[in-house]
Amino acid sequence: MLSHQNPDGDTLGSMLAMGAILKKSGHIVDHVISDPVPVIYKFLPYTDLVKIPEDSTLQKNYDLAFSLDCGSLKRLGKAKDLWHKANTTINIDHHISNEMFGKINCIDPEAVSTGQVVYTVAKQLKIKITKEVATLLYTTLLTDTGCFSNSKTNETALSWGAELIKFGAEHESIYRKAFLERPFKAIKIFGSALKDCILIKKGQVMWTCVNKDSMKKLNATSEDTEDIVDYMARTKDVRICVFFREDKNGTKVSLRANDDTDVSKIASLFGGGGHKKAAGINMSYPLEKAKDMILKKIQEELK
Ligand SMILES: [Mn+2]
Repeated sequence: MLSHQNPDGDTLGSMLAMGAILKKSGHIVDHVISDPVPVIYKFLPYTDLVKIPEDSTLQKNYDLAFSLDCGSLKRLGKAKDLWHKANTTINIDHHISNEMFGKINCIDPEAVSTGQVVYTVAKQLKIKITKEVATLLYTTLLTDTGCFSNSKTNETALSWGAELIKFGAEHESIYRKAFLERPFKAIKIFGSALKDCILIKKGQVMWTCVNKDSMKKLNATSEDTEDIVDYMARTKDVRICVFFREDKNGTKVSLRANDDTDVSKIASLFGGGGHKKAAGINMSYPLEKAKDMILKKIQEELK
């Protein structure tokens, strides 16, 4: 079972659920991700089974490799080798842009999350949904609907959620653990970033940054700064939000659009990528230089 790099709740929940389902039908399963499981998801069942591609207990090659929630093979990161060495490959996803890189491709762009595709497979195999699997799949649903807030929150999403609750998923505790609870240092770094927010371009663009020193002082990691830009995007009348984080290789830039501006286009000009409303760039420039380049480009785009 393979997830994408920098795993989110959908890739993680769907791969662990698929693994549990296959184990129920007697298969031997390994789970591999090229990055560690984020701390906020450690409460999920079976995360202790996740291995890194370098793990010495992995087999040389497998009969089957599953890719969950990856639009392209590149997204598997270092786990790609295991994919190439498998006898058969199965690509399970819901991204409309999926590159169909599996021998078997099970892609449903209508599905709320990749977890919902896994749920359909489980139903077809007549496998009982345990409380653990319901918890994993409910996490995929919350992740991809932005906790029932984005445009994917439709009748299908809500009635599937109701079914998962019937199978034992606990909304309050999953929501709190994965989406609300943060370590103290994350709350502090959040505060420092928000207090420094600046509006430019007549209030249409908002930006802020966090430098290496303040990260170090709080002992904060990249994971602790992940949702700062989404919080910034709550600001009324702001069109684009930019968050800069200084790191050891340069500057990490996160972009969000509240209107029809395609921030993935801006990101791609600097070697980054993402979606229309949410994109990111890893720049090799120092913080000040990266800030100048990106903010200048955005202001040109809004002319
Ligand atoms: Mn997804």
